[in-house]
Amino acid sequence: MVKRIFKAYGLQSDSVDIRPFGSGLINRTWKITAANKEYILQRINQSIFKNPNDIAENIRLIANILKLEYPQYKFVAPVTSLDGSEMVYEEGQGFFRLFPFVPNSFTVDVVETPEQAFEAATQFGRFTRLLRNADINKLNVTIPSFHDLSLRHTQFLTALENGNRERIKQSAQLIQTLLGYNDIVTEYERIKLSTQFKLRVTHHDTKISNVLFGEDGKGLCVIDLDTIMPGYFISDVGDMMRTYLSPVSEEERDVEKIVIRENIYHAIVQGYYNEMKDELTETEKKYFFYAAKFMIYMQAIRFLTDHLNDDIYYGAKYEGHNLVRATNQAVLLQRLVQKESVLVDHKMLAKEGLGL
Ligand code: GN1
Ligand code: MG
Repeated sequence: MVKRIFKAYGLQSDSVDIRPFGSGLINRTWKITAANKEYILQRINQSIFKNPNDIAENIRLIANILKLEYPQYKFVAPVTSLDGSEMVYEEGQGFFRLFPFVPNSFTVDVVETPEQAFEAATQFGRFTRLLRNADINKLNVTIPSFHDLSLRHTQFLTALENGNRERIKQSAQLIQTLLGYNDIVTEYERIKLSTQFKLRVTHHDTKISNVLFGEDGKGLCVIDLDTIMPGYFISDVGDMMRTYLSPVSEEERDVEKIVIRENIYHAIVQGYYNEMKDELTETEKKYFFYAAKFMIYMQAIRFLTDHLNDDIYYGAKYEGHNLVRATNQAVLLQRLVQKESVLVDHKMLAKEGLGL
């Protein structure tokens, strides 16, 4: 299979080394070494990205703007195949894409230092800032309503009606806890109606492994552009908070290990804010903490919804896997909320010009 794909790119494949890469839940990714060159090969999950061509068009649009306006920006464009397309279709397998592996770059799986969080937040903020003049109406929506919390909440309520009865019974306590955070949804509905919140070019998957770092430990650029769509800044800031604040990931079963690292919180705010301060409205500047609640809550109900729907979206490696993930995210949310007064240091924010 790999041989045929490589042929489509005009690459020699006599001695190809191929190994799984990264830990995404949706697309499959491999690192390829062929003829002394390194590549990243990715298969697009078409049950989720219904129209892979939408992604290719978005990447082309963004690449053109960046090349024209910011030629210095390191943009990792996909390798085009011999017939000039960004994707290769393999019967029965779907669409594949090939990226050059940026030499001397590395990715990080778990945020260990505030500097890493700061660098990542800088990169995601910069990406949105550099594309501030892009016409967002020209961007395809690759997953409709992806971060629409109202829809996620409705899907959760529907799962409570129609989902697996046994699982609903067993999860009663977690369901009650999560229903109790309804104000996060209400706030989101206000945001959608507000003229103070802008739709911008948003990454929508800001985990640390989507940032390329250079040898000096500084961020180089962001990668994985499949979910680039018009969105609110709370999506990107919130998913950084969700995935960087705690030293353990959503997979951790021992909830005692879930803690909120204050220095990481401040590093995210500072890195993103430095880049975006002239773009964000005064109202948006007050929503960094809300961003964390918004994304953690959304992920908690998405995992629980999937558990109640017999794991049809995320899949499960063991019985109750999505319940473990949902519980983990609910604990993360609870620990975050407990720390609100420490994290939202009003005096500090006023000094930084964060308008609170
Ligand atoms: C999925 O595949 P991955 O890990 O990049 C999901 C995200 C979730 C994440 C949770 C298209 O992302 O929204 O936050 O899992 N992506 C999609 O681990 O649903
Ligand atoms: Mg992704």
